[in-house]
Amino acid sequence: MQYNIEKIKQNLKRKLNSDRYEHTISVAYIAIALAMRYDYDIKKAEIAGLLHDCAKCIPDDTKLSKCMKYNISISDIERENPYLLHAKLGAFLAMNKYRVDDKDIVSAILYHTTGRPSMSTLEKIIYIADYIEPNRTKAFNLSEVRRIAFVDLDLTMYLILRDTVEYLKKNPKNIDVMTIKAYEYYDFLQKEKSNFLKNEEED
Ligand code: DGI
Ligand code: FE
Ligand code: FE
Repeated sequence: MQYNIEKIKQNLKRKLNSDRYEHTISVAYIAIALAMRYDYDIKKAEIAGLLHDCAKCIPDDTKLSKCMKYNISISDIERENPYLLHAKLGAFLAMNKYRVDDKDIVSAILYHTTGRPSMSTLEKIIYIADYIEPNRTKAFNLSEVRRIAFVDLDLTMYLILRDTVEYLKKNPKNIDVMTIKAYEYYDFLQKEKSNFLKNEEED
């Protein structure tokens, strides 16, 4: 599919506040850089990066009403924390408003906030680009995560999910089950890898 990048950017500029627009452009560029590193389609990475937060600046009550209107399911945690819905609503808008018919791009938008077990390459690229883009300053271990992002995607997922779950534990009832499942999956994967390496050494 051919995408009109300039038109998408113009639309996002109207729909997002200026900080969110800057963040969006940065995520798209970091996603392109990661796609280059991991031999992934750079156009798909760019489109997913541009659209990942397309629903972010919709007011929370409108997010809830739009989800109801479009039959998008709302969990109890999403009802309590409606900002989480920008991922589901963003994936819906990518398909129906921006006419993205590529399932990889849509699911990268859908899972960009919580992650999920066994993520695709594009899902990991967008999740990671969102966390490490240069305007981000608040997360712990950012310089380490930024370096590892260009070394090992699965290890980076583990590091980000570990720190995110740690941060969210301040308010455990607001943690989405998908975030926990994603963390448990990447934690397990890291342990499997280190056990494998240990056994190799002993052989
Ligand atoms: O939209 P962005 O700010 O660019 O980034 P994002 O969509 O990854 O959202 C980041 C925020 O989402 C961050 O503060 C952590 C939070 N988050 C991630 N998983 C969960 C979560 N918040 C809640 N309440 N529950 C989760 O499971
Ligand atoms: Fe987001
Ligand atoms: Fe974002």
